[in-house]
Amino acid sequence: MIGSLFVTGPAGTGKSSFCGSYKEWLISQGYDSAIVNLDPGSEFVPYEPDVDIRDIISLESVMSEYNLGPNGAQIVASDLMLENVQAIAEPLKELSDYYVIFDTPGQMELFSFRPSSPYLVNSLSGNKAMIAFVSDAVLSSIPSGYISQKMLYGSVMSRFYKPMIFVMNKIDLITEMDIDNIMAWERDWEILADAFMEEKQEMLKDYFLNIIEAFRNGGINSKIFPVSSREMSGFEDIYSEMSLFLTGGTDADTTYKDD
Ligand SMILES: Nc1nc2c(ncn2[C@@H]2O[C@H](COP(=O)(O)OP(=O)(O)OP(=O)(O)O)[C@@H](O)[C@H]2O)c(=O)[nH]1
Ligand SMILES: [Mg+2]
Repeated sequence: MIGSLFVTGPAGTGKSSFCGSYKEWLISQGYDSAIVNLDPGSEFVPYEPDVDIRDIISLESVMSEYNLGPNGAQIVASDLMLENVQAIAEPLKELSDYYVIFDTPGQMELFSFRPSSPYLVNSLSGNKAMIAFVSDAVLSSIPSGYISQKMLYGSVMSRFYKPMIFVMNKIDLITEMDIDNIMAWERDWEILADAFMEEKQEMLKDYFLNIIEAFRNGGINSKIFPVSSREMSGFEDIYSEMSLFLTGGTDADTTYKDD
């Protein structure tokens, strides 16, 4: 593969839709692209997977073999992915000129917080892997929602040590002004702190202001990529970021950029 993008984020933010639309966009631009579905629990995915973990690990079999309910089985299935890494990797050997997009489980903790996942990412893609954290634009359009997404982003960052991008999906559901506000919050922590004060979260004010300060001191900046998977917009910038990273540019490692 040329490079890969592992797509994670909270439930329902549009990870699978993003995977499907980004693949479609890449192909429309003349780039070969494939999707690997790494969500053994998905009943439906809005794309045709090129490699599907459901063909390798069956949640029903895990439930009966280990005598588990659906949640316990999802955890075991996530860890079993590492044991089955050869079966996932084998068909990818054919795809040397492809961009490979990995869709991950709906409940992000099954991928982002399992100890096996960083090994899985390294085994499948090594130093060609980037992580996309997909957030919901509607949630991110109020300061406290935005900060909570950033905290999750920071948690994922601390698990993988890979270049990461913050994808703000579903921008078709918010206004241009909302998008401008979010970009301003990311650019300037003072604006975010002011916006947060206006949100009248009096009880949590000190808590959030300290978090903002911690982000600033820790240099946890994230380049935001506003997209609409529904309207297929915003993908050029993601592709540019991937290219920059894969060709040795430093800007892809936006996570650790200073102010
Ligand atoms: N308006 C709008 N809706 C979207 C967009 N992307 C996804 N959706 C909708 O959001 C819902 C969830 O989409 P999925 O792609 O299944 O999200 P997911 O994060 O993969 O969900 P889980 O894997 O179940 O956590 C669906 O109803 C999608 O149609 C978008 O860009 N705009
Ligand atoms: Mg999904």
